[in-house]
Amino acid sequence: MTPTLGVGLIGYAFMGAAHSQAWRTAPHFFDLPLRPELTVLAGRDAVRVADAAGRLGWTSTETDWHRVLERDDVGLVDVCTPGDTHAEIAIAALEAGKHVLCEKPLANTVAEAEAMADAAARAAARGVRSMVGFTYRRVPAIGLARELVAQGRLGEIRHVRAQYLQDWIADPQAPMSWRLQKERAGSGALGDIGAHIVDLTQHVTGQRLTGVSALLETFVEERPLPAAEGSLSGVAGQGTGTVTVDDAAIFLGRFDGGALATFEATRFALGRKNAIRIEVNGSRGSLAFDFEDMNVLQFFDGDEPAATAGFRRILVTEPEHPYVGAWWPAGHGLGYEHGFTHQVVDLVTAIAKGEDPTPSFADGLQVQRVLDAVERSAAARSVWTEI
Ligand code: SOE
Repeated sequence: MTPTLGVGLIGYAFMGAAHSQAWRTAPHFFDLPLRPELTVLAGRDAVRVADAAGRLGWTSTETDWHRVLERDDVGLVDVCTPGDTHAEIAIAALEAGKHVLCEKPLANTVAEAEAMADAAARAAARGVRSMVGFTYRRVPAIGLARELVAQGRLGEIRHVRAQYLQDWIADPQAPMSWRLQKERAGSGALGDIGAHIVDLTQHVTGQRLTGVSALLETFVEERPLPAAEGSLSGVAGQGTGTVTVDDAAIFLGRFDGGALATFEATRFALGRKNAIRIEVNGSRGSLAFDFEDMNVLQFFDGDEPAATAGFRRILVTEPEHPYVGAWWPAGHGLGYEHGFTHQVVDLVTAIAKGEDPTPSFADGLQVQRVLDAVERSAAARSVWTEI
């Protein structure tokens, strides 16, 4: 009999739903050493949390997250709440001896992220594990990109070009939501989606950013208050609220291996829905990825004869590619939700092996320091800012 791992999920909006499907699906496709159980879903509104639990497959509900931490049938707490609650819930869960998966960005400030990384280190000494949800690391094409860099197929990395482009608030009538409030989200496009490309570029290159020079902009400062919540922003209602975060972030960066980098994170790129675009140029080759074509990795091998060299469009849908063998026959492709499932697989496997999973809270703290440097640089009007 495979031992079980009771999961308590806090939050049931967009990310809560994505994590729910991952906890449900992972044991059906992967041979896991621990079988996750969807034990309890927590949210403040009793009626809505009960409705969500029914839809998403959770066995019971709580309206106070503290209760989840007290339950003996919960071994892992999954934090899918807005950023202002991450530190309090995650630290309390680790202290209660529960493994923790926490959505990104790890926290709203460096101080909170430091406290979380400290709590994670103390917990790890007691065998309690933690992971931050930079889910896109688990897209097979990103896994292949990292392997190619690690194998030296790109040589020395010279350039990293990264964009995360969305358009869900390009319309000035798109209503307010917690993602547009600094006290709840920490920052705007920068932390919500810029954090992903900071993590991804560091993950793919195996290098770390050492400094940045940045611009932040808020294009629409007043928005309608929401009449009803939607999966991202909701439906406009009466009255207005003030946007207190950036709408877009652009920054230059330098990696510790010498590469120069540019980053752009915006939710105002009309027509771009979830375009995570990463291009890396090295001394021996280049690669390019776009999440809007997420089963593809473009690879240019500079060792090939010039007459026939060119970007190759690799369909990352073969059993040889990371995670793919557990799914459909070769060539059939994966989607957004599979990254969350792979995240569960890696987390549960690390817990069963008694190892610390990655990305760790320490990795989340390092990304938080990059975000903080971007904000300091932008405030100082693009002065080079050390991380
Ligand atoms: C909204 O911009 C968002 O839901 C992010 O918060 C997620 O991290 C990303 O995966 C999709 O877009």
